[in-house]
Amino acid sequence: MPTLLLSADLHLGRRAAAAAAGSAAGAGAGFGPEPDLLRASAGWLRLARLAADSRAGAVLLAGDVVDEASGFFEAFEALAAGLSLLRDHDIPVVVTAGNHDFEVLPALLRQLNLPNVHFLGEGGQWSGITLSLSGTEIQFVGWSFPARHVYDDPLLSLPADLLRNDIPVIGLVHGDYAVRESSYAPLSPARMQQAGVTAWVTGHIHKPAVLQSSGPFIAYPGSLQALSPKETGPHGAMRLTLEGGRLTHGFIPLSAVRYESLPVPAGDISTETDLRAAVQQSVTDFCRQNEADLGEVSRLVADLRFTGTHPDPEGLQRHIGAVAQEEFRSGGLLVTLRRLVSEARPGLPPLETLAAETGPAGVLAAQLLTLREKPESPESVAFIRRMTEEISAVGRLPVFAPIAGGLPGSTSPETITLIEEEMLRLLTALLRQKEAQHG
Ligand SMILES: [Mn+2]
Repeated sequence: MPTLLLSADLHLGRRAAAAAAGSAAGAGAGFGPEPDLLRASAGWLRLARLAADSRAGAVLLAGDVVDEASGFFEAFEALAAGLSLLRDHDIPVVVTAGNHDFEVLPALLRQLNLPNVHFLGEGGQWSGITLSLSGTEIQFVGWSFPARHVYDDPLLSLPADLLRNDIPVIGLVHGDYAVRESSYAPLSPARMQQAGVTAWVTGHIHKPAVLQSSGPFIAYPGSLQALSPKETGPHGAMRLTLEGGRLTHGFIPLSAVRYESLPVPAGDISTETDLRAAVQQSVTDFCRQNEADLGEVSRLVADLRFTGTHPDPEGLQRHIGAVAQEEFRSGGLLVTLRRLVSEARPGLPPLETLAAETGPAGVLAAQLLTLREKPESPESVAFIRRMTEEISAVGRLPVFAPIAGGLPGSTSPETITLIEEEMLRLLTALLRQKEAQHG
């Protein structure tokens, strides 16, 4: 029962981006003493070592293995090291090219000229090879990008007589799954389902996804190493095991860097130290919740969103400015705070304070306080009845007739919540007006 390791979108030659675009820290100074870890090539070497150590049946790479022709030298060095390690362990590698490496990948592989490496589909012509992996025969078929742009579904040119029907067939193709019109090889799910292939390994989309787990298996392994702040979540390779007629699959986190957007409750932050403590807590919570898929991650590049309400949004903004771009270590990770954004809304002063004031805001606050603390009191009951009557009257207007049936019942908890929310909204508006009048 051979286990195959699936990967795509390695983009050898690229390096994971860290801090905010254009910032001095992002230029490299902020990266500390471990820059090589963040290179795409480091991820590839981790995959090759894993394949060797775990005695994988084969390694499959579905395109965009190399970032661009400018990555030639770095890719050559990394591919030479990784592929020859796999050769030394008798592990075959099946490769196709994507829109980024349609030109450079075949040239590199020709130059490396390794017997365990099988490049399929050169020039947009489907080709196949049958390999015997620990006693199991598997046919691999593949298609490679012939140019930067391809507008037709590559499966339209898949020759029916290429595929064997007596052994499992695994297809490699780089393209845009379920996108009807694309300049990057649109892939029709129906054609992939009906092709007679046991499993499809695709590339192009950097977010790992199992599109269907059987009939056939179709997956984007995703970029091996997360490469930009847009690539949140776990990144790595996939594992596909063939046992008799059954397929099982799994995900192996191999990326050294993890990008995330984390929420931080803003409510209790009144000093810079509070803010750092809240950030630390949010990072710790994230690590605890994601322990299982952190894998090789040693860098966390975090965007932080300060959420909820805050009594002094401007003060909060000042504290955020002071902490932006800081780096710290937490639980074995080096954490970079990339972008900090306040989404906090201005909070209300305590209702008790407001209720003591005269004027409409005071009356409203007192009423809301009574409603919350004594919902059963005759005063509250009368108030709820009056509000429901008003709402029902509105509901009876012809214009609301189509949705009138959806209005909550008179004293249901939903009605009370609705009334409370409306009162809070009104109170906030009243206080803003008052502020504006006072200049
Ligand atoms: Mn691509």
